[in-house]
Amino acid sequence: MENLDVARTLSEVADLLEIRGDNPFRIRAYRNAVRTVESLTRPLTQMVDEGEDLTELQGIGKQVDAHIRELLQTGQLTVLDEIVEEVPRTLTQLIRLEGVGPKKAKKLWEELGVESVEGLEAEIEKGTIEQLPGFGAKSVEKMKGSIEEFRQHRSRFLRAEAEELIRGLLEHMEKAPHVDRLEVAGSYRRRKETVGDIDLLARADEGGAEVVEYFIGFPSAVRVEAAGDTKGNIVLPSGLSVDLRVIPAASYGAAMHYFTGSKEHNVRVRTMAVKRGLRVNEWGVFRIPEGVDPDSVGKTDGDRVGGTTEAEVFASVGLPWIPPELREDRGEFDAATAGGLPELVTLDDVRGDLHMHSTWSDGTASILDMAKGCIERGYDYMAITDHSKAVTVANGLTPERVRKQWEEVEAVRAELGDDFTILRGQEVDILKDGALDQPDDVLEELDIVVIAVHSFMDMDRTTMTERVLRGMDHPQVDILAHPTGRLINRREPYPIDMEAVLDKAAERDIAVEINAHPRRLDLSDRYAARARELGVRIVIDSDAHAIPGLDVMRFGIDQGRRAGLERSHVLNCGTREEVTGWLARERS
Ligand code: DGT
Ligand code: CA
Ligand code: CA
Repeated sequence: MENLDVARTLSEVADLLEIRGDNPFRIRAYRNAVRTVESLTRPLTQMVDEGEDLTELQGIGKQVDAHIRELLQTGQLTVLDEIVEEVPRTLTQLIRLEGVGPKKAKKLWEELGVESVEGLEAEIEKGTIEQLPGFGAKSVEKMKGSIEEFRQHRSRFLRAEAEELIRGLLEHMEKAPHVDRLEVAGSYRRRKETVGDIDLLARADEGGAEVVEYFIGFPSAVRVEAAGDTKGNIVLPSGLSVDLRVIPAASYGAAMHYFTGSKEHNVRVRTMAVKRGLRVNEWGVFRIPEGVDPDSVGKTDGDRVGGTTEAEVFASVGLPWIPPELREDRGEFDAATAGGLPELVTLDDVRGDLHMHSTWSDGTASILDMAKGCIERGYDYMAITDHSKAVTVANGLTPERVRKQWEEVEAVRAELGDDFTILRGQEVDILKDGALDQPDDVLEELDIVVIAVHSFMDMDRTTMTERVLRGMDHPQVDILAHPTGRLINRREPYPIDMEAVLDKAAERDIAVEINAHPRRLDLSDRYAARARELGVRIVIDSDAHAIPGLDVMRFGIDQGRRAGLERSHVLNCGTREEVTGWLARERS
């Protein structure tokens, strides 16, 4: 079991206890443990093997320690089995729905016998929900909407999560017989924000069946769905499904291309090939003799003209190698034929991070520690951007506290010297009416002003758009953070006219953010591409609330690459001078 599997199981226990109406302290203990396990940098299996005392970790007591050990050893958890005797496990689906907390889930279950999303849907149909005290027609409408979202999302994993969930499997496969190369293809390689499953390719010229045998023998697999001479499929404890294909070296490039996708991209490549009398498939590129119907011959018939490398596949249709992030049939073919594939931004290009929190609001590290974290990551500058006072749950800063914070910034600057720049920033709330949550004198004195929506997200599209546009009209604004407010698989974007927002950003030279947090990745790849087309400056920020949080930057970079961004499009790939120069820009 990976750490994330352990965290998910403990979180399920907490959810079920909460639905049951258990002791809040007990519930909190599980939630704290989840947070700790999620933030560990080493695998629990290794820590336990090395005899470490887990109870020394914050939030892990004797009982949770025992649970973790049981999970790691057996893949089971007795306490969970016991709770499930009493509370249906499927009830945890309900609390993922908007407007249904543990209390409401309990009520639906006890009063109407609802145990799952399907059950809830049936009751909505019957019109019984509205009769329950505490559930109005409006909340039923909300539920309906979020049931649909639930359907769309439930089978997809954040790529960042998937990365963790397959770590142990990849280690296992490193030792597979006959295999001299191992790579993940599919949406994972295209760096999509979520993945439906994992497509693993192993290069081996012989012993395919043995490779598959070894693969399905992965100890943590909970199910084997397929096992053949060249193909296998297993399901991991998280429910993540993994396809394996064993490929001979001569076909490896063709298979990488085929299984990387996307389907839409592949279709275009195959069509281009047909026009040249070629056939491209997962086995290679083949010349079909004139007068022969390609559908009448076998997949590897005809003269092989390539397929060992991906570059050969692309070259066969007259294209340069196209980075996987761009393979969505969203303009990459036109760009490639015109010789204009972008030189995509990389993590090494990043020189600073302009959105992060400290203990002054809801972060867990001091300004000094965050600065040191940035320096360790090779950055030249950062902005500290704690919340403003409207975000009370995050201990947002009043004007008085902002000024106090500046004293600390001054002290940290003095301590760290001139090689590193700390900008005095703030993530200022865009209030319900579009006003900003700090007085003008504070906004004027800040080095950098990041604005964002954190409340009243259920406005209609027109009102929300007007609100954000009004916020952007304030003369001090530099960055619009997480512009759509979405949380992937949890909360849809609020309705907003992004075209109008991006136009405004272009007009006022405001940078729009790709928030790099794997749950946000907001802007999406499509909106970020649109921003690029409109000439809007883009900033890629971690929004870190702790030092390790700075490392999510790479997911933001991946998103930027999918949007076709080059270094020059990204504000925080600029030098300190460029950024401070831009911050001092003249605006009407
Ligand atoms: P996912 O798993 O939903 O996140 O998305 P993908 O892109 O990884 O899709 P998946 O796992 O179904 O298939 C992996 C790749 O294999 C896909 O991107 C393209 C290729 N592929 C699979 N099935 C087909 C097909 O029927 N036609 C074509 N042209 N390509 C296919
Ligand atoms: Ca896939
Ligand atoms: Ca697949």
